[in-house]
Amino acid sequence: MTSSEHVDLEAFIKGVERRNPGQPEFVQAVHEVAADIFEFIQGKKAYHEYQILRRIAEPDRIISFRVCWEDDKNNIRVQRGWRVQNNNSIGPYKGGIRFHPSVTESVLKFLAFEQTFKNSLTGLPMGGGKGGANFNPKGKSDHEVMRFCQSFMTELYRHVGADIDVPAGDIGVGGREIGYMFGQYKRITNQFTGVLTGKGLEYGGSLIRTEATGYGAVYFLQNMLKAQGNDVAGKTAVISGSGNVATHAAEKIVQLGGKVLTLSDSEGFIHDPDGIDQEKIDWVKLLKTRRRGRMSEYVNEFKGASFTGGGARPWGVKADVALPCATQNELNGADAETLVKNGVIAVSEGANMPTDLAGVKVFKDARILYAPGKAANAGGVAVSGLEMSQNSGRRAWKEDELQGLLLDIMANIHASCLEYGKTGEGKYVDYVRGANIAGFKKVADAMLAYGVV
Ligand code: NDP
Ligand code: 2IT
Repeated sequence: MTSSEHVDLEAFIKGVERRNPGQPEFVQAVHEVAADIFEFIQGKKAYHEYQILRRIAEPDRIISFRVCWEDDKNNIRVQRGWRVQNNNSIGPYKGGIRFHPSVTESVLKFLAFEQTFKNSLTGLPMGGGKGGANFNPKGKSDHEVMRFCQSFMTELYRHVGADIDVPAGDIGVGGREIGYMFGQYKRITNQFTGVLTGKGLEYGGSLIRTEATGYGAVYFLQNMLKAQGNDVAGKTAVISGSGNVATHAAEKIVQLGGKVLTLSDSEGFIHDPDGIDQEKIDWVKLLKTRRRGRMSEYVNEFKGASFTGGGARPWGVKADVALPCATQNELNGADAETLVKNGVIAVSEGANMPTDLAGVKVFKDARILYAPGKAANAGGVAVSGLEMSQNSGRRAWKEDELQGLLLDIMANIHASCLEYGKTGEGKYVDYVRGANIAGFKKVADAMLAYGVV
């Protein structure tokens, strides 16, 4: 990069910081993308003149609203809900809903920004959005969760629609919550449409949507390893999280002949040197979805495993590959150094922005295979896109068709990353750059076609 490009980039980031005070996650996400895009658009005058990146980094709109609900003890509770509609240049806004006490406007803006690039990478016609609330589903009864979801949708319904904005699940939002929200949407509007994805199979959901994010992250890992003549079979894996993405990533690693050593939750991680096999994964799935339990309970059930508490993360456990599948900034520069020192050869991000900027630099400098979330975890939203197609066509595709499409989509995203991420340094591919540029280009070209709108 020349010094004048450097000045432009710095001025751009400073402007993003100035316009978005107190929003560190959003600034971080834009920062991570901007360096690659600035390099790519050098000499491409239209992208500058039409201020494309500046416009993608300014959401189309942000809707913020009050969500009141009544708990089981008849207390009136008040939460804040949002929907960030970032960009609909290539399709209706699309992206998950997160219920977690850590949700802020900054978090949802970063997620909606990332989603815009991710959805573009899938090759399907979907724009970028994200929503959520600072609601903590932990410890709430089913009826409390139901009342919250109904209240949330009572406001959200006027802003979404099958051709407008199609939410789905994310942290704290799974099949149960989607069911309650879809039921309320249908009740208010009297319409049965594909307004949400991740629905139950009985009412318009798609096969393999539940598995798609975790499976897709492992398919992406497999593509990276195969490009170097390597394979998942025989590899040890450290995985963080124990929710939808983590348990399905673990399942696919096991199916492909790898050995999973760790899983975690917000209280700490378990290390099982014997390997977390399918039976143990099934137990964790039930623990987290039905019993709403904690990972610390694992060691009472499976001897030989240990639990490390205090919110510890699993990155100190030596393994060949790592899959961060819990949340943003769960893997910092020091963690990345530990993984590299312990010989990790590949990292595939199931979560969104799990590695902080210092960690990304460590992985890039070490020249390991490093797939950012916007590429590696795109399988989930891709199958959401396929759910939208099935809903529009009023039909349900077979499991093997959907499995084939997911495999193809992940292979195509990998190929796009190779196309734009080649570095001229032997075999080294900068997957971050590849994903950023490939995701940007399609959205940018659509925006150019529309003029200044
Ligand atoms: P779940 O709610 O099913 O599981 C989340 C897991 O992460 C839980 O184990 C949870 O632990 C842990 N976790 C959440 N917040 C924190 C935190 N602040 N610190 C430590 N651990 C935490 O969510 P998903 O599996 O669906 O989502 C995981 C990640 O994957 C998120 O980054 C999400 O954005 C991303 N993602 C999800 C997709 C999907 O289809 N669901 C698609 C693409 C990306 P605990 O139980 O203690 O809260
Ligand atoms: O981050 C994500 O891609 C998701 N939470 C899934 C979004 C979706 O619309 O399926």
